[in-house]
Amino acid sequence: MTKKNTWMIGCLAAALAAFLCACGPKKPELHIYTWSDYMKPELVKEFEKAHNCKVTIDTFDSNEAMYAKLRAGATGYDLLFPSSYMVKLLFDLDMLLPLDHAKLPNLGNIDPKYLSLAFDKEMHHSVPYTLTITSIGYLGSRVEDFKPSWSMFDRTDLKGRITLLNDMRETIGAGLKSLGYSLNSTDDAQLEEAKNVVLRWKKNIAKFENEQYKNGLASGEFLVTHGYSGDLMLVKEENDDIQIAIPEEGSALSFDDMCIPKTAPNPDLAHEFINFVLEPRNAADLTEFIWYLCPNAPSYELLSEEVREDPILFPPEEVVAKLEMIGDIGDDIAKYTKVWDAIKAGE
Ligand code: N2P
Repeated sequence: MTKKNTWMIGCLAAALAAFLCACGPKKPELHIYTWSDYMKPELVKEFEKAHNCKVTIDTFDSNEAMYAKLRAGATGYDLLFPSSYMVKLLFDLDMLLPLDHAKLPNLGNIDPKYLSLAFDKEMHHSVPYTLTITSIGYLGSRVEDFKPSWSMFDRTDLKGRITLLNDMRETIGAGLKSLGYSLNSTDDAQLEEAKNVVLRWKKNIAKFENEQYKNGLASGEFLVTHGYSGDLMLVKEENDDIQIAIPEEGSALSFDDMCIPKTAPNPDLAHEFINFVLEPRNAADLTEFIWYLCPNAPSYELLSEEVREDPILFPPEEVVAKLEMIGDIGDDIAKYTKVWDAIKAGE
């Protein structure tokens, strides 16, 4: 071998050694698909450190958007956070992995009071993450004669300064509730009536909106918004004129659950993450950060007194009695899709 060749081989070996050192073995990755403003970044960092992994979070703004993406073939996700009725749909389509309870020693922390309301009471393929009470947010000093009622969406003096959720089950459900019907109704005549209510509201609102309403309410662009409880509480931190009310005709209660798709590249790490969220300290941290109650019984005593007394996070029994779980309506979901399409297309 010539001197030049020996020198070149030496250089190549050194470059290869440097490359291997810099990259090291690839870190395991956890891909989460969830709602926005739904995780505490510090907790994610803690998890990454403890498991020497990288967590990537993608967000959706409605169950239907998440579903459409998965059905279109998105397969890289390890952990999903849909609402229970959507979990049921994914389960029925055989898209979810049964959970391995041996890897989830913290499962017993789930509050039995809320677990009794869940669809998947055995936590066979999903674990409750949070509880949402769909509410009305409004600016206390700017809205005269506020009434905790769906009729606020008919107030023509607020025309153009109101938003409704861009969420089929929630908004048709609100129309049904305003008429005194179940928000899970599958009765054609009732759905027709609800459609007409929402079409009437549509004339009065600025838009159907699931994300921007938060900042819009905080900035005063919107005066009354249909919203998810925690999102409204989150923006209340920015503007304490924001008030939150639960309509007296009744409203929706829903769980968002953690579940693992069958196509998950890293189901073990997904189990680790679920178990991490179920640590009482982490669940309490999440409740106080995202403002949705994590139904984790031993976490409650770790919450501040103010949070424990909050009527939206811990609603009194008479309020809970007026709430209705967004249920699984099986194939009748097609009726809602049809009504929703008509609402979106209608004047
Ligand atoms: C989080 C919205 C989740 C609530 N930003 C819907 N269940």
